Amino acid sequence: MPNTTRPAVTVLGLGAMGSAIARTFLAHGHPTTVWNRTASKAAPLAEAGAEVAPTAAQAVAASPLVVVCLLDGTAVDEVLPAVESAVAGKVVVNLTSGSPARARAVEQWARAHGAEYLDGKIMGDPPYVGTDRVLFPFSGSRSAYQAHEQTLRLLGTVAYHGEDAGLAAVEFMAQVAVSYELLIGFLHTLRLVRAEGMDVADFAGRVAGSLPAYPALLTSMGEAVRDGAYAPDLGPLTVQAALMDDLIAHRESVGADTTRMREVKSLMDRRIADGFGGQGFSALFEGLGEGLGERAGAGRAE
Ligand code: FVH
Repeated sequence: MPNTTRPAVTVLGLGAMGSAIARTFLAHGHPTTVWNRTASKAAPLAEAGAEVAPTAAQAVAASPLVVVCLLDGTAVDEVLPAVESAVAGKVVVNLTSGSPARARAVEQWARAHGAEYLDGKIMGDPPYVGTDRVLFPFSGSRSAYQAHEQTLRLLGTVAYHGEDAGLAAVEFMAQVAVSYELLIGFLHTLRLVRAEGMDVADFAGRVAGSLPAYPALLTSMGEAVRDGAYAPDLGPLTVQAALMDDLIAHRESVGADTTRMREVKSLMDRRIADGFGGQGFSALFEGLGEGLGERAGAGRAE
């Protein structure tokens, strides 16, 4: 039975993720209206107590908070024109995956039609929606976030990244990129370990055991980059650089990839040549992406 003291919510899109989201709102007593392009997918939600709207525009009209969770930006572009007449005065929360540029474009669309906009990204799997195992970065209208934070918290662990609607997508893409960059390096290293006849699973276990050192290191590296003040983390570059030729030669001797190690060596050599050999690993940031544009306020805490 919906609890009428809780704000009504509409969910557009009942794929695996949209359905999990709608179920979570229902489970917490929010009157929930749903719409899906393929109407049959709404039947289980109707059984769980949702109102099923025959059109997307009618679904939007039913609630002050409208959550959009479709396959991709193309699907969003197809659905939004159909709800233009109904969105004025609503808060649209778009959880569909996509780029920062797309998020900013949808925000423009929402503003142009009198709605407030929050962009959100989903980091986790549908079965865990409603638990703290799913992370939801949000960005866009601060007042909309504050007004609906309590409802959005029901979905998982939430974080607000600022008024620029693109920042949730930036957070999502950067988090995914960190994983891929770390893990491909890890896999290359497993090649080396196996080539030397060591048990890769045992080695992986020992690496996992060293992870508790990383939170403090990553946090201090972020601060060093933000402040441009590079203490000798991992030791002075002059000392670290002395190891690089051996690391590269060892990799070459077993046929393991040396691309990233050569990049590290070249960055260290340049930084030392520029007179900063006493700084630490974080200082290599200064040699990366020279000429990259930066958005206003980049690097500063929200
Ligand atoms: N599922 C997951 O594990 C990941 C976790 C991380 C975040 N993603 C993103 O969440 C968005 C939705 O993903 P999903 O898992 O719900 O995806 P599907 O189950 O494939 O459902 C897709 C829904 O989108 C509707 N749809 C597709 N194209 C259109 C269109 N042109 N017009 C209207 N609706 C459209 C589709 O409708 P139908 O095919 O049932 O008619 C589904 O409702 C996504 O951005 C993930 O990257 C999930």
